[in-house]
Amino acid sequence: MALIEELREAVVDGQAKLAVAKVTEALEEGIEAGTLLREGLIQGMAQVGKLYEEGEIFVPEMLVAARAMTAALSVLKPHLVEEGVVSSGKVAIGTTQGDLHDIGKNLVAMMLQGAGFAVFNLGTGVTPQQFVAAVREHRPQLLGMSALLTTTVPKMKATLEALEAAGLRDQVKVMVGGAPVTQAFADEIGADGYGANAGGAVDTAKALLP
Ligand code: B1M
Repeated sequence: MALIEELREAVVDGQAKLAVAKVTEALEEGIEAGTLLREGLIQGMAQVGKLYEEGEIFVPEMLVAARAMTAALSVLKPHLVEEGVVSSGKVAIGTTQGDLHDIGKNLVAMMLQGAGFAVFNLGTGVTPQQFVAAVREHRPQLLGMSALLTTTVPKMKATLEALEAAGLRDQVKVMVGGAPVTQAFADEIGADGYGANAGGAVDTAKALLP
C-alpha cells in the first residue's frame, strides 16, 4: 500500500525516474499491474488535474507529471498487454483535432491491444478528414475518438458527419470517450458506444464487435 502511495506521489511531483523505480519495485513485490495503473498512476494524474484547477500548479508541472506517468506506463505496458492474443477485430483510435492529450487514449489503445484487437493508433490532433482517410485505408470495424477539451469534443460530431458524407458511416462502429465526454453526449451525436475508462472502452468494443 505504501508503495502505491509513493508511486502516486512520484507522478504528482513529476519524478519520472522515481515513478519507474516504484512501478518496478511494486511489480517485483507481486502487486498487479492493473492495481498500479488505477490506484497509482490514474489517481496521481487525477490529483494533478485537481491541483491545476485550484491554481496550485501550472502547465509546466502538469507536463512533467504527464511525462512521469508515461515513463511508468511504459514499464507497466508489457504486464497490461497479454502477448500473442489472437486479434478479435480492428480498431483505429485517435485524439480529435486541436487536442494533444494522449495519455488516456494511449491507455485505451493499450488495453484494446491487450484484449486482442489490432489497433491503429492515429495519434493526436486528428482532423475529421484524417479519421475518414484512416477508415478508408485500414478498414477498421471500430473507430475510437478521444477528447479532453470542451473545445475539441465537438470535433467528434464533425467526424461522424464527415464519415456520413464519405459514405462510410455504416461500415464502421464509432466509440467516443475522454473526461468531458458522457454517454448522453455519445447518444446525442449518434455514436455507437462510449467508454468511461480504459476497462469500459474494452467492454464497449467487445459489445460492439461480438
Ligand atoms: Co491538459 N487539460 N491542457 N494537459 N490536462 C485538462 C484536460 C484539464 C481538465 C485540466 C483542468 O483545467 N483541470 C483542462 C481542460 C479544461 C476543459 O477543456 N474543460 C486542460 C487544459 C485547459 C489544457 C491546456 C489548454 C492548458 C494550457 O495550455 N493553458 C492545454 C491544451 C493543449 C492541447 O491539447 N491543445 C493542456 C495541456 C496539457 C499537457 C500537455 C500539459 C498535458 C497532456 C500531456 C499528454 O497527454 N501527453 C495535460 C494534462 C496531463 C492534463 C490533465 C492534468 C490530465 C489528463 C490525463 O492524462 N489524465 C487533465 C486534468 C484531468 O483530466 N483531471 C488536463 C489521465 C488519463 C488516464 O485520463 O485522459 O481522462 P483521461 O482518459 C481516461 C478516460 O477519459 C477514458 O479512458 C482513459 C483511461 O481511464 N478515455 C476514453 C479517454 N479517451 C477515451 C476514448 C475512448 C474511451 C475512453 O474510446 C475511444
